[in-house]
Amino acid sequence: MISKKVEKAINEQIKKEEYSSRLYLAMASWCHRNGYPGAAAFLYTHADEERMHQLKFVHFLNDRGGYSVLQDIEQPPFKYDTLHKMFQEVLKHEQYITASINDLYHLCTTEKDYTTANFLQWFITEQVEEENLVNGILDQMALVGNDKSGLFHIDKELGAKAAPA
Ligand code: OFO
Repeated sequence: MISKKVEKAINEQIKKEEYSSRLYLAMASWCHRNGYPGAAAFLYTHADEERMHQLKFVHFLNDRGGYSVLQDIEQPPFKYDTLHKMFQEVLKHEQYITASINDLYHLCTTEKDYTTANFLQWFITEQVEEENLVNGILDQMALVGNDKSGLFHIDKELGAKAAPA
């Protein structure tokens, strides 16, 4: 059985994962309409991955005798100046999620909930991968700056990185 404190914190995390999915879906939509089909494909699949993260938490909490309760979700931003600025927001968001997972892990250890702490290991590893991936994309964007052909190639590469739907 899961403690009320951990249950509440997981429900907060479920909300954050749901928001992540909506944020990346909104970004994908912006890319789709602004000439970046590769980035759009990448972010559409990323939105699906976040939904999968949300589901992982929902199932885990219910399986452990807690209750996953969905909450209100605010509207994500839908206007961006440049693709580069948009990906800077992706990094900021992933760093926020990493901090949130770390806080959750800390709570589990103070509550002596080692089962949930163990479950969170997957997310801790996942966050390292996600931050790395976005940092790599930002490095490439910094290299090409406003060069249109450079951006065209980055967009193509992002499309290739998008997992098949
Ligand atoms: Fe992007 O990893 Fe979940 O939120």
